[in-house]
Amino acid sequence: MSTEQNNAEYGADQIQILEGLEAVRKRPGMYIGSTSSRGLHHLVYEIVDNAIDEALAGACDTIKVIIGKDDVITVVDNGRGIPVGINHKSGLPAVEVVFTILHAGGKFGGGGYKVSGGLHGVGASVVNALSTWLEVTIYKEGKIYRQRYERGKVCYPLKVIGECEPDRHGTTVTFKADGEIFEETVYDFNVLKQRLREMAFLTKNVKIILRDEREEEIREKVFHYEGGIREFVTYLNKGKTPLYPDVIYCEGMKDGVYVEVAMQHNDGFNEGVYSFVNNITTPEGGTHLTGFRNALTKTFNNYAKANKLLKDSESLSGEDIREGLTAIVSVKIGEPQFEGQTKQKLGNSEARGAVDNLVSEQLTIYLEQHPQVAKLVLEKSIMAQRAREAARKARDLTRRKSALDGLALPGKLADCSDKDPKNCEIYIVEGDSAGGSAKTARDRATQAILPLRGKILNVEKARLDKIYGNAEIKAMITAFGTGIHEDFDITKLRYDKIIIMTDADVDGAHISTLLLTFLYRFMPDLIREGHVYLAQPPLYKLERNKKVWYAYSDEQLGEILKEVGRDQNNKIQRYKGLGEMDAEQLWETTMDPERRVLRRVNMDEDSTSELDVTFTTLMGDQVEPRREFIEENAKYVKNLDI
Ligand code: TSJ
Repeated sequence: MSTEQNNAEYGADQIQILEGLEAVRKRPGMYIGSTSSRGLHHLVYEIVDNAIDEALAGACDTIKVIIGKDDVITVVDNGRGIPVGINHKSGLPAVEVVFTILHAGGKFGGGGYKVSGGLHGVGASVVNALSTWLEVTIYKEGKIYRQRYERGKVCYPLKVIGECEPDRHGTTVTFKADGEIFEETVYDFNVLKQRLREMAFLTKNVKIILRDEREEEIREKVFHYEGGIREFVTYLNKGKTPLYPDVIYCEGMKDGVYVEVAMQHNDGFNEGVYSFVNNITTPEGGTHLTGFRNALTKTFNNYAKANKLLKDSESLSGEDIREGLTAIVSVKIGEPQFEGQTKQKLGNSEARGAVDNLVSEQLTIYLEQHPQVAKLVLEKSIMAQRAREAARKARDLTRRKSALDGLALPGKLADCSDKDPKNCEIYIVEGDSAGGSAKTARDRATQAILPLRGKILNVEKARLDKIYGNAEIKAMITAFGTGIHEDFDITKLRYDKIIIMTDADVDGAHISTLLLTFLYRFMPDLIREGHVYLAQPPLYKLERNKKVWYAYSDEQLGEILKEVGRDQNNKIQRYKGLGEMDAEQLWETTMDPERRVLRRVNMDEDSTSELDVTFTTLMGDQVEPRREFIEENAKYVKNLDI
């Protein structure tokens, strides 16, 4: 082949590469899900996933993630270093292929380069395309290699920039997310912390270090779990009371699927089963989760019948057996197929059988050897079954009642007159007196008020029958119109915004958290789809020469004072509760859509397990973890978003 021809081919490849990465920049959402904060954080996970693959290959044990000044991310591993040899097909060094060719996969140079299965299985080239600049440094065989890219384009061919000790090896990637692409380029330490902790649990023996160097005061977290998902379960049950001391563990390989399951019941009522494929969360479950559930239901029922704890004619439902269950189901598959609208559901049918067989086999043996554990779980399940039966009756009753009385809205609800949900909002207000002011203050056409009296039930500590029997909860369910449980239908939601309005003090924060816990556990779609808000009443009122200002934070009060001057003409009032405001003030400061401040509640869907820990820690019965959580987070909590 002549040199000329070679160049011509190289040119054609280059054009293809640029077109590929241009496509990523044109439609970033197709490759990373979104260009919101969530997509931004995905860039980091995507790069870290590659280092995790190296750890899974047994070639790396430490991964460091640094958030640098100006939100530049650096990921360092001590693996073999991305191969630098020329890939025959493209004539480029393998590392350049990794960063510039979309969906790079297959075999390159000496070793194979496997594309890591991020949320959309996209790999490092997508991160490169969406970064203003990215640099990769490879330590390998005594040399240090480097290449730099800007918005995906190669700045210079891979070069040797120096020498290193012959036994040093590893890969370092540094990048700056592109502000032209992302709505937001500031990373949230806590969001990264949670997902990286999860990754460390899922990859035993890898040490992941997260370091934030943006502020004077450097923060660092180290995650290293020798027990892997067993420790994950212990962590999730922290702050709860385990029903038995063991974490039950099943592991093995079947039909090309590597299966790992860890589980332990606690004495609570929530199910916390989290599933993963190749270390990626599958919030919508899929075949692996179905396999696990089948195995669990079947094995416990078989055991119960064989040991005369249930009659042959009786059986326990899966839901009853999973009451209070915390479990991790983790599978590793060569070619995962993701299904569903958000591609978060595992489709591979071999995973169902693999998990089902493996768990059935190993759990059967475990229960035979630990009859005490079996008995405790079965007793709890039978109680759950009774409670569920009672709850169903209560629900059927309300269902029948609402069929008779039309909508049967709660008596305390002051509804709005507009019947188009798009225009409507409902304020959930603590206490009758604040509820009274809110009713006077509101815009009757579009704003409904539901006052709640007394302490809201803590749904973390109650069984279904009690929850459905609770008057305040019943009032919310009927007012929202969506139904609940298997009846839940978000299209029936009667208000576009559900606004929680409580006092700006500790009690108010507690009530907000109780309400959010209820919504998160029973109607998570309302939060997911952005319908839930927290109202923000002002903390201060400043009066000066008949003019009035409101401040929603101490900083804001400072700013106002700076503007108007600090002297004895100022009259400053510190609001302790909504009750101190008259209706007009409440309208002006907290309810008028033109002037109010609302905070939308959102949740980090990339680590839902962590969200459960937060709620348990805040609402569970053990004091010590709660105190730790508050101390650890007090400094950093800017708002109460969950
Ligand atoms: F995604 C990425 F490219 F940006 C990236 C890759 C980022 C980071 C932080 C690390 C890595 C990475 C890749 N670390 N280690 C590796 N290893 C390989 O690519 C590798 C090395 C040697 C061999 C071999 O067969 O000799 C094979 C592979 C896949």
